[in-house]
Amino acid sequence: MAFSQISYRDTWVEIDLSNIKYNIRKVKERFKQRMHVMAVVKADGYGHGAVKTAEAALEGGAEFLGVALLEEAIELREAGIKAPVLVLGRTKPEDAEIAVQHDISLTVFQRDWLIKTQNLLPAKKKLRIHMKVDTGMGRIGIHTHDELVSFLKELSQIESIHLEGVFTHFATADEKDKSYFTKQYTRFIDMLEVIQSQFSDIPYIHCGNSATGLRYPDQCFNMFRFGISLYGLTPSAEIVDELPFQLKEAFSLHSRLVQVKKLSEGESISYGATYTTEAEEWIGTVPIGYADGWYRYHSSAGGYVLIDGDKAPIIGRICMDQMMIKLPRELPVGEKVTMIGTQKQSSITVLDAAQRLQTITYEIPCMISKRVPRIYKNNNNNFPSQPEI
Ligand code: PMH
Repeated sequence: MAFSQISYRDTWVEIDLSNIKYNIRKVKERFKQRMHVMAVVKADGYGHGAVKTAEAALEGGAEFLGVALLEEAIELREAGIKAPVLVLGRTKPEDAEIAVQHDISLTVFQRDWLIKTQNLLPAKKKLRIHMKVDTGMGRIGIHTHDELVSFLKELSQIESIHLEGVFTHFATADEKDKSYFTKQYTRFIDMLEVIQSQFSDIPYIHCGNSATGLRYPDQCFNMFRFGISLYGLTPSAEIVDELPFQLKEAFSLHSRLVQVKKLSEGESISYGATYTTEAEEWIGTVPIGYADGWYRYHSSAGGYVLIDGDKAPIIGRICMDQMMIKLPRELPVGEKVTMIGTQKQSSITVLDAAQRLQTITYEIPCMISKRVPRIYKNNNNNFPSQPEI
């Protein structure tokens, strides 16, 4: 699952781990209460690389890690990470034993699951679970009062399962309008009351994602799940003006020119010959394409890149492995091209790229494929064996 360290190509993602640590430290300052931060590093750390991100997050003050799948949790363990890990999705009863072996906590919300799993667990060691309640996301979780009561009754009779946490997930914490959030929050409080009447000392109660932690720190109980903004990205465009501090983006995407040529007026570029020069133009070829997750729509949506601090439009159709840009002037082969990131005074943010594709920040780093190596920086010191940037 990890990104390959060996790369012969001139296209790379740069991850600034010191920004990840900064975002965690800053968000922790928001809470008056004792707050445990769960760094959400599922989907390979939202495309940033799960292990490196997790290590940075733990250094920055996170205490828990959240992933979607059991295999993602095992990857962290195999990398030597000892911190508590919660699998946020459903794990099959027959795989619960593997979770116990690796000391991984599981999300549980079905009474039948408890019944099946209790017979499959190894003797002596307990399985730690977080109960998930569905307060309005409509995805996974205990939904009705009756389900809740029967789940709790079953759970109270099982010795080998320890209730480590209770949680829910908000559907609209990143929207200006707080009404649906409040509805979910109130429902969570009601369900918690029932749960805590039977289990009085549950170590972790959590409901907040990044948007909740940033906007409503008093509504996060004693743990919150920090995902998108751990990476310095806004949960949505509409709350950018409400963020309590300037997040620092960890992700940037770069390449280098592999060919530079002067075309005369009336010459065309790329598949479909959709772009034709209107005068003499300097054209550069950049080795990134849609197989890297750099989608064709970046071109049709009027996308541009940065080169030598200037904007350069993407012209013609983006190919599988390459694309062409219109250069502001003659520039040398090897010149750095920035698709996402900063050059001199100019920046293209992940949010800019997301809005160009009419999507959310979350999708952008996730969609840049494994073919693009991730290069890690920490306080501007590169780790060994990395190309010069
Ligand atoms: N907790 C759960 C259960 C999640 O699914 C997510 C994100 C987070 C916490 C972190 O949220 P944040 O990144 O907004 O901070 N899950 C997803 C998802 O399923 N699709 O997009 C984000």
